[in-house]
Amino acid sequence: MKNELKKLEKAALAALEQVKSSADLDAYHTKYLGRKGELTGLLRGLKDLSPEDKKTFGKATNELKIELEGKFKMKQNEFEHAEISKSLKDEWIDLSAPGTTTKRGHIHPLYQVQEEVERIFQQMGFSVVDGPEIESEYYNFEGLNIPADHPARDMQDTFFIDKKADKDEGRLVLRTHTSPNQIRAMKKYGVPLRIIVPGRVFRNEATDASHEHTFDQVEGLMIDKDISIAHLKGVMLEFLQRLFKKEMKIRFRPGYFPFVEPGLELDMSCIFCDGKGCKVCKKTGWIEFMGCGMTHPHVLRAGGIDPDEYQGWAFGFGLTRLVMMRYGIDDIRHLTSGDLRFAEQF
Ligand code: FA5
Repeated sequence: MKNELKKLEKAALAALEQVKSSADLDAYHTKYLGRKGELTGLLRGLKDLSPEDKKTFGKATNELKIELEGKFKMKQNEFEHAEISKSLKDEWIDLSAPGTTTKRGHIHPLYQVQEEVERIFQQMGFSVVDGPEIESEYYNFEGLNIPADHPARDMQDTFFIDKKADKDEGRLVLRTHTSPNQIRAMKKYGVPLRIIVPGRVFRNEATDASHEHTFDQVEGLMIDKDISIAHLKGVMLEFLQRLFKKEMKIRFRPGYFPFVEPGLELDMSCIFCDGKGCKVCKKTGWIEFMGCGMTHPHVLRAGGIDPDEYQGWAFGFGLTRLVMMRYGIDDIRHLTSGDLRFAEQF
């Protein structure tokens, strides 16, 4: 037995020296240390020995097992390290090489300004609401005190859709302004009411540098008891000063919109020359900003509100024109051109 152990030790150590690859190492393990390997064979043979020999050779065989397994592990580690350093070499990364940059998009200038407008009105207690772009003739016109045969219909050239609206609301149209939401909001939320409605509107117009067929407006509506034009003046002055971050002036002129009475146009002091007179304001010191006025009693009634108890005002301004003014954009068509050379400037 002693000889056999010596022989096995010698042979196993010599064989381990010859191992050159992980495949060799696996074969080596099977031959000497595996379940049917030579060392396991010797261990199994111990049971036939006398108790005394069992003790002596049992210990020696176990020591040999520990020695061979230890050397096997060391060899195995050597191979693993070699493999890792090889793969590190293959996957070498040049940390000084310039990275690949991903292009990030950003919010379109129109909606950057819209978000700002919404934030300012929200700070003043207004809610932001939404309405459909495809409207009924009733909400776009009749409900707003513009009957079918009224010449005021010609103020807004309309895209009609070849389909009737629900109920008795006439044809479907692409809304020509955000004003239909005055009635929708009154019906939906009741009074008191303080809302703005930003949104896209459509008119059958020939386009030029300042006119588009598709543009954005912001509607505003405030209804409560004892509401007057003084509130409109206060809200709009505060809004414009917060938006342009400077002291400004506003003025009212008479204006005509069938859904307000009295109807007004609001001008603001020219933001380019602060009212001194320049090319933009055509030396007047004023820039036309929006239509507005006290909500007509017919419109309040259409919204289910009693005009003897409640009053209010409404306004509507062109968000697209405001954006043009804000950034000095000289042609409205750039905004919807989809031209990245334009959009990337904001
Ligand atoms: C209206 O649309 C009214 N609904 C506004 C209103 C609301 C008055 C509430 C009173 C009470 P108007 O047609 O003037 O009004 O349009 C409002 C704004 O939209 C204009 O001041 C202008 O800034 C913008 N606008 C009108 N037509 C165009 C167009 N073709 N392209 C770009 N902006 C336009």
